Amino acid sequence: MKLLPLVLAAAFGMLSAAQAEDGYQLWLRYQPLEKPALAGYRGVGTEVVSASHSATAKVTADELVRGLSGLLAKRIAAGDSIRTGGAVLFGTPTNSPTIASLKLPLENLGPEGYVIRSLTVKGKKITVIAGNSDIGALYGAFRFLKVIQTRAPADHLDIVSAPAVKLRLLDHWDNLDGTIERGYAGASIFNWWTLPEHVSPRLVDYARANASIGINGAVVINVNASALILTRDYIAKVAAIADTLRPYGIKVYLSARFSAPIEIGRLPTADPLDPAVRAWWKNKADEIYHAIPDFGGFLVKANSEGQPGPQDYGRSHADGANMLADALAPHGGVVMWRAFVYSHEVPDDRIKQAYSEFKPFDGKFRDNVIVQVKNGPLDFQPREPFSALFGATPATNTGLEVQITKEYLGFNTHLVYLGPLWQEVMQSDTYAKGPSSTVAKVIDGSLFGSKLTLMAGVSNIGADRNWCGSIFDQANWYAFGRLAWDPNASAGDIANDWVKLTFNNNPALTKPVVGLMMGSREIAVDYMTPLGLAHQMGTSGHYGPGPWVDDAGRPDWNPVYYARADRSGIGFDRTATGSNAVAQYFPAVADKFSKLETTPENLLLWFHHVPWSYRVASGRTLWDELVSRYTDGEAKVHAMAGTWAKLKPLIDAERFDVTADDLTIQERDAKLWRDASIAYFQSVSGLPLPAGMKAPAHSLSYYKALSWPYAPGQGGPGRKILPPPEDDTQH
Ligand code: BDP
Repeated sequence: MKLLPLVLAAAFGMLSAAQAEDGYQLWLRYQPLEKPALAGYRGVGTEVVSASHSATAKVTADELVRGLSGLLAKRIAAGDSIRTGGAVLFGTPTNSPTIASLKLPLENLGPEGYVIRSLTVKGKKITVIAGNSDIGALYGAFRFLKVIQTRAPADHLDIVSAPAVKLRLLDHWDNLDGTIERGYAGASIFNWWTLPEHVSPRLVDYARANASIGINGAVVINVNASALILTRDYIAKVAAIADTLRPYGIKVYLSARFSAPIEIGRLPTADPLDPAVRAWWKNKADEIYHAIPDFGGFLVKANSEGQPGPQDYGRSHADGANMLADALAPHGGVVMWRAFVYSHEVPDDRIKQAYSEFKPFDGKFRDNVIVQVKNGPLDFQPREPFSALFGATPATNTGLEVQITKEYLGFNTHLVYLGPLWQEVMQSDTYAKGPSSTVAKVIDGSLFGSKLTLMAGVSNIGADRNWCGSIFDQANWYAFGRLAWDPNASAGDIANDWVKLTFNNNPALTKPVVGLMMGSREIAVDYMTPLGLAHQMGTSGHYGPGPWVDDAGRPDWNPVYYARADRSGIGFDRTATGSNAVAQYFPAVADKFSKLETTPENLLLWFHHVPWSYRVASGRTLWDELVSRYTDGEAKVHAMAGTWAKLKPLIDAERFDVTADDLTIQERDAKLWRDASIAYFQSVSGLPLPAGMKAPAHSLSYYKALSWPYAPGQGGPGRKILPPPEDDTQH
């Protein structure tokens, strides 16, 4: 990242016109501190010292020099011994005798943890950043910079931190042609065409950003994978990426197409029990490790949505995963086998499938296999209950997959901070071993003692200048890393840090912006899918409303399948009288979700088919409540835009304006969601709108005729294009 001119801001947040704020720098802006704050950091000194000469130590020194010279607006020198009073010393007990002599509490921190201490050594004031490896020290360096970026005191530091989850990965759904499935921030940052000769310098900034939040791996291609990535030429390209990311502690992983032995290996089968197939994968793994000695492993989407898999040969998920695991094991690689499966035979309830297919295989997977489970049983909806697989497979490494890119949450133009969604999942109690068996404890391995733990996030990164398609979507990348490091972290604290790092430290700004962020997810739920509704988006693109859609390729792709609205009521009966999906949860949870009265209102229609006349907590009928939720959602987006407008004097023009425009789009869409949903559900319920509620602006047929054929992220052309609807504005 290029250093910006060191111009001191005259006041909080007042940036000089010379400082372009296009979002490229993310949360690593290192703007000079305000004069009064500077005084607090005199003790930090002017030297960055390390005795290590590894590539990681070099980038750590570079980052500290870049960060400190930016923040403190003075010259910072890098060297290998402490010359003056006031230095930042980083390293490990192995490469630094000074650090070894300090006997810091590093024993239980593993290879990636760190200690930061303010100390006086031989009369000199130093800040020590120590890890058991250079990577630990790199993480500590970013944390130390954050202390200053957020204006926290730095004189008496005593910070100890280590990640709770071992693999903290971004899953890129990037295709070899440069498009990104469900990507809303432009083309892929991986330019396969010019690799390996040219590696975009942007990948260094990508690595810095990831390392700053503890992300330690990247799956660089889509789960709907092309087998080509496993050919010699592409492996060389992947190796060039791996070389670039390595100093930052980031390993590269690949999605592996199960039928690759047929497609590129010219074998007649991909049967996982066939010796030739097994040998092919073993050789392939050897070839990859030859080029990339620290290759992470494979991510696999098998027998799901038309992808090939072991079931094509009458074999099980365990047979498939274990074959790949055996090929990778000699090199220390892992297999992340996705539980997002649903077969061609449409079952009675699609959300039951992952559990039904994986629970029977508990204990049958190799030690280097992790079953990667989406947070909810359906598909990254604005709200779902946690997946019943969490806690159900104590003898299987179970990882969590969340979606950072907002496929079902308004893409990059709706301001929706996902921290609260993920925190809600993490803090959900599975009751697997009695109360307090949270999903977080499954993910960090503490509940069942699993050693191999994983949190993966489907990336929202693209080649847009601001990386994520909007400034606020950067917060979701940031929050993902922070929660993967500490699944019990608070979404509010993370938002607060992000706002300070991204904008500035002025409480007149941070408070309202954090407020906006923290409320935003619930607001999106209200205007899209309130009260436990799910999958009401138009087919394919998943952008606008489509609650009426009933003609998609298979029943369980249709919104009507999920809402089950009729004259008598709405919602999916998943109790014993319906699909009985509740039975997949542990009894305490199943009991709660089985009864209307104990089901949390925000999941009501997920679990129950409820009469329109049912009285909810507010005292309203369900119908009136549904209409008010949609209406509230729309009104609150309007209020968000109002809050943002008032912040104009506190934010640079560039980032203020683009966000204001996005909020205008979100207001338009929230109105559309509200009106279209009410128009449709009213046509089903036949009930009048509650007193005082505005009627939808258009007729139902108008909304039904809307389509978004060119909505981004659909990976390729060929969508059905409908003519635009006639304008039939009713008021
Ligand atoms: C769905 C997406 C689809 C993905 C699939 C998956 O619509 O593009 O391929 O998930 O996770 O959410 O495999």
